[in-house]
Amino acid sequence: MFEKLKEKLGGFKKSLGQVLETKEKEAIITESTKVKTSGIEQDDKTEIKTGITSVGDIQKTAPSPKSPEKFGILDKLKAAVFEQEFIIEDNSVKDILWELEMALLESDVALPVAEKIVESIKLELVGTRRKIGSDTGKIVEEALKKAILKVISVDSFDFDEFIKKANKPVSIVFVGVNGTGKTTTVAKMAERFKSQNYSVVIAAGDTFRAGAIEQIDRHAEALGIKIIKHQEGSDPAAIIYDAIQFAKAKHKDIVLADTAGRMHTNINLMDQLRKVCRVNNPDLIIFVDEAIAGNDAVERAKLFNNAVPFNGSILTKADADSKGGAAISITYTTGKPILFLGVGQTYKDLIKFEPQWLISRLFE
Ligand SMILES: Nc1nc2c(ncn2[C@@H]2O[C@H](COP(=O)(O)OP(=O)(O)OP(=O)(O)O)[C@@H](O)[C@H]2O)c(=O)[nH]1
Ligand SMILES: [Mg+2]
Repeated sequence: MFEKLKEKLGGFKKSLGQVLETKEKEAIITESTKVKTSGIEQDDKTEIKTGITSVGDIQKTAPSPKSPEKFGILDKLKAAVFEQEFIIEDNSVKDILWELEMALLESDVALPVAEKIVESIKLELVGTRRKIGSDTGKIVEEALKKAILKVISVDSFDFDEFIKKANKPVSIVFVGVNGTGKTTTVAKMAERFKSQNYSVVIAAGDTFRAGAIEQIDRHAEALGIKIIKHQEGSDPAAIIYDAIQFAKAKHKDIVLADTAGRMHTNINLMDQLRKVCRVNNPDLIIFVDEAIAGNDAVERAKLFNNAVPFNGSILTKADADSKGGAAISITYTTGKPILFLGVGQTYKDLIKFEPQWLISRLFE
């Protein structure tokens, strides 16, 4: 899972680490040579006129905050010689950050997200002082982890806590484009809820695709779960309504509603989905897409979220996704958390998504 992305981040970590090490060595050599020869460059003459006439004075001068680009030789000299530190400058890391942005885009990370990651790393590193001899690989890894964590985290929403505290029955509608794994995910979620001792009802809300009712019926049977179904072509809003009424009457805890796959661009089908959600006002709407769709999944998520604002997403087929672009981008783009990842075709192949888990996975 996410091997290619992991490889690319590892490559970036190594290259930037090397750049920083080279700059560190240069800092010591260049600046100490300048002390010896007093060869202060033109740009820095103004600083000397302000009263600093000897190396001893440099130590006494209070450092004033400067923008990353404006480090004078005196700053660098002071850092390198007296404090055993070096300053990371914008031009030292520019090329390598550009390469990182390209690598992220190749991994299907959405453009604004790639830009955000690069920007965060730049803010984290450029203009900062680093102790000479410190572990550069670690510095880069920490900056990278922080930047990615920032884009994959959103206001905390604990799915299990929400379910525990919510009034029962809790109704959840699953939406998404064709073939992404909605029906399989409904079955996986049913199995997960069952193992947590919740009573579950499934609503066979895909009345559109031939064979869809039989498909979910088979899952319900295999899992021993009650299913509410009507015939093909009937109104999905009515089926989900019936399932909720049934759950209320029988004191069931959870209603899981499947819906037909639909293209985000199909106005009629998106209107139907709006109706399904308006009529039933579900407690949660979950957008299901496949991780392997990368940027396409992110674009579709935006349009689904506009039509039926959802609470979170589930990315399926993460087991087959080496790029990781959707997993990195979807939260930042929609503002909604990833709740679970589908990682295979059996009922147990569903894992709760935690941003920290992804970070450890990418840097293990
Ligand atoms: N490898 C892998 N395959 C998955 C995963 N989730 C679903 N699938 C497979 O993806 C295919 C489509 O799954 P469905 O659940 O039928 O997808 P759907 O979104 O309900 O499809 P429509 O109802 O036609 O829109 C099936 O062959 C599933 O076994 C997953 O996490 N990993
Ligand atoms: Mg389906």
